[in-house]
Amino acid sequence: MLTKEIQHVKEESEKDFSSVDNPKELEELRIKYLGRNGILVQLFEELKKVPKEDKPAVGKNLNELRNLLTEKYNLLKTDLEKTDDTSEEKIDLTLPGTIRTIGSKHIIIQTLDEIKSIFKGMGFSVFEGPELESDYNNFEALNFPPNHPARDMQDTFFVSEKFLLRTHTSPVQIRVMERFKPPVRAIMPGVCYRNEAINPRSYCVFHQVEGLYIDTDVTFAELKGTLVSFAKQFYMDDLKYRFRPSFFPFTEPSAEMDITCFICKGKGCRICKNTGWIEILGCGMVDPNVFNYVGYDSEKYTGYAFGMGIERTALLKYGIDDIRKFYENDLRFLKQF
Ligand code: 2U9
Repeated sequence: MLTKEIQHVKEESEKDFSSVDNPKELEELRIKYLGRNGILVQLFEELKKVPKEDKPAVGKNLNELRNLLTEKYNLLKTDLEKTDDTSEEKIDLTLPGTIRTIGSKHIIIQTLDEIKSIFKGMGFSVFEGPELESDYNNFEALNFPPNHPARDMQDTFFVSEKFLLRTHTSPVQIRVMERFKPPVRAIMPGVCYRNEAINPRSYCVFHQVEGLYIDTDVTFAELKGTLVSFAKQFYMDDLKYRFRPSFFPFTEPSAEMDITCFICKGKGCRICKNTGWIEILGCGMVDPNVFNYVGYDSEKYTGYAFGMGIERTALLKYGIDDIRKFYENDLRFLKQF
């Protein structure tokens, strides 16, 4: 009798367990078959009434049924836990995704990139050098006299008697000239430091791009042609320009280049202080003394050089009124570019 019932329970449980598809149903089956008052417990109760000689065989059957049911239950339980949508790893696919902002280039770096790409297009290579420099590379080899005001602690951040934070990128030109023979056609972008009072027009940290072209027979006309082409590409195609005489220790003759004010188109406004002109860079023919410092033959070679401050360039191009805004890291300002 009991053997038949065991067989019947086995068949019924097979059907029951095969149709389970959620934890609630599985729990109901556990109670039905393996619970404290479940079918298995009742069958073990009945085993007590089985004649002594049949007990070992029926008991074995019953044990097998218990093992089978326990195994089925455990297997289904782990299976359902994997797909259980009440488990901790639930994902609500209807929720909006997390927006991950990736940031963007600072406006100074964007301006530098634009300037670099224009000069690269005209055959210039790009060189960089260290921000901590020797007094020799930053001043002496550039023909600064020993008592020049820029060499004063008031103007330059010295870290020792002989070393300083470079005040311009010109020492990179010295390094390049010491390493390569002419022709040299390169620009040198980078960070510079000056011990200046901080105000809307000047800051102690700033960026520069300087350029250099040295070969036999390089003339001031080539300097003009290259810089006018740069200005037309960077500012606007339809511009007037003028070169005013100036002075730098490392160039002779030296000049500053002005272009028509692109805000008022030359009529006069706040940006150009009503002159109609905007100064965009300094330039000149490399002083023969500089050639002597780096071992170039100053009888054989000539060259031109130029330099521009990137903050000033970006201030002008984007009509920004205060240089300090570049360094405050206020996202409301930075996100505009
Ligand atoms: C060597 C020889 C010549 C680089 C030059 C300037 C003119 C210039 C200023 C622009 C604004 C610096 O950022 S600023 O304050 N620079 O006007 N720079 S010629 O001449 C060189 C450099 C290196 C060996």
